[in-house]
Amino acid sequence: MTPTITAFERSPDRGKGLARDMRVRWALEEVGQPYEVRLLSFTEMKEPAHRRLHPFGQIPTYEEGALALFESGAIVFHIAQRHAGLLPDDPNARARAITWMFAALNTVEPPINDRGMATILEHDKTWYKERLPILEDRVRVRLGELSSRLGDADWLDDAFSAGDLLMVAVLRRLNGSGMLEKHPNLCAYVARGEARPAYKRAFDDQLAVFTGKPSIG
Ligand code: GTB
Repeated sequence: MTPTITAFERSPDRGKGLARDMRVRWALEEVGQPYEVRLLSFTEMKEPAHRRLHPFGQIPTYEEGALALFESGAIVFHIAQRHAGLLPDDPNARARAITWMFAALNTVEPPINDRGMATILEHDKTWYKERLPILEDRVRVRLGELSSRLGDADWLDDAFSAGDLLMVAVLRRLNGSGMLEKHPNLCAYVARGEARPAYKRAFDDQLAVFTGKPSIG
């Protein structure tokens, strides 16, 4: 059964692949699972029909037959469990890869998200100039710790996994901030993720929503 995901009809990032449908698209491409996309306006996201799928009225969602999921991490985990390619078979290596999925979403993404939300929603507030350095310091701490752990390895735990997929997706949210550039190994890590053919297909497909040009291949 072909799953259907939801994405922004018009993403504020205009196709830079920063909205959270990108990580779901990427996971589906990695495992070779074709999928359909239902595009939603901001109004449609808040309507009862969509809230039945997503209690918080957001994207992405994932529907596959009788199964309906929300939360990008849960969706990527579901895809990784159902298909080969995103989680190792060895039970301990699998548990470590899942740990990195949680680390990406629970430890690294929150400070990055807080900084990103502040730059979008709070830049006109009187206290913004004082708050931003505080938020950026929190991001810097996490980047330093992650950079130390990654060292000169290609991926966080041996082979590429759903943990790397989510971590790269999270780190990409710092594009344009100049913060990642202080850690060449993290820049190279993100570039390695972006160089994967599955990433490129996912990126081109989400970009096509904005350019109107169908992706090739
Ligand atoms: N924890 C949930 C998950 O991981 O799925 C969070 C889902 C979420 O935040 N969805 C956002 C949404 O639907 C889109 S991804 N927002 C609309 C709303 O809440 O009303 C967040 C996002 C949006 C835009 C950019 N951008 O333009 O750069 C980046 C990230």
